[in-house]
Amino acid sequence: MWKNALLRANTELRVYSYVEAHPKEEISMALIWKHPKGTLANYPNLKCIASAGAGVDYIFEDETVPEHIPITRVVDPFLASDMSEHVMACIYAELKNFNRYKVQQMQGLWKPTDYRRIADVTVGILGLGELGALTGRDLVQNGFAVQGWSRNKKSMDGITTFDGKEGLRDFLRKTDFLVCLLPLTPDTAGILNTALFEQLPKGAYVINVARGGHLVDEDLLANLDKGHLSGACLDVYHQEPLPTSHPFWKHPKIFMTPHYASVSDTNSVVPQIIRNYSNIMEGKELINRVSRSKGY
Ligand code: NDP
Ligand code: OXD
Repeated sequence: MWKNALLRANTELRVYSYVEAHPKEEISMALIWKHPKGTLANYPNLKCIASAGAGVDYIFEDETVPEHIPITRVVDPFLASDMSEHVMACIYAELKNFNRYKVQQMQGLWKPTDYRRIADVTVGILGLGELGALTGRDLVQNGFAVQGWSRNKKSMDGITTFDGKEGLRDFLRKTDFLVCLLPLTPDTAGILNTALFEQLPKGAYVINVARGGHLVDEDLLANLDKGHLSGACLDVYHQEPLPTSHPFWKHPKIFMTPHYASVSDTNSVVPQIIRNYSNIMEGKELINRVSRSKGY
């Protein structure tokens, strides 16, 4: 798919799929997604590792990836708007009790339940980067009260912003819908845990569309089962596909999607890959470069 899209955009490129025989010394750029660990180690002329998605945690998890090679990631308007639409769908479904009604439908149960309005809730977004910022703006346009949390201080029209460890407590205090759109790094791993959930108002709803590693699964289950959290919408998991024995599958308060909230659109993304290839060839700065020190 990526190979064809790259060649459609530039017929002069020499592109090899990883599974084809290829001369390793000829490769100057690797476009990857969840590669088997160790496979990037023996390319003597590699000058850029391009993630085919926004996240790069899987690259940092591979200790054999040479440290001197720059890493880039996808920044794309469709990736951001698809995520925003997914998050909004999760919030509307919960406001209108769709998740509860689906369970009741399977039981043949007719049980009208009070719904909430947009004006009744505040959405809090962890991570105000490419995806979190657009999601926040779209929610504001739809009339939601929105708060956002990031590492560095930010000012964004219509969004109440918080930053750093000190800002997190105040951010959580008023968040009824918590959306995780953080990158997975040593600082953010396991952030969705009981200590954090307990700072949310009773009945808060959790949406994790970032990475499974952000969530402590047992803590989510415990807080759903004791009623502190009202439900969760999950797109990402520690292990994907999620093993069928995992308790999330059958939990009535968990709505699952299979890591498909937002997917790189090859035709939209290919131009930035080709631009970076030209940048390498011309010795120019790469676009969408990841900071190795920050891990995102
Ligand atoms: P960005 O790098 O653009 O934004 C990351 C945001 O998180 C920034 O606002 C950053 O703060 C904030 N952040 C990072 N570390 C911390 C921290 N320790 N404390 C507080 N804030 C922090 O990422 P994207 O928006 O492009 O993507 C976010 C993630 O979404 C990806 O890493 C990926 O895991 C996930 N994703 C999931 C998809 C899916 O289908 N489920 C699809 C695409 C992406 P600051 O701005 O101050 O640096
Ligand atoms: C991404 C993803 O990081 O799809 O782009 O998860």
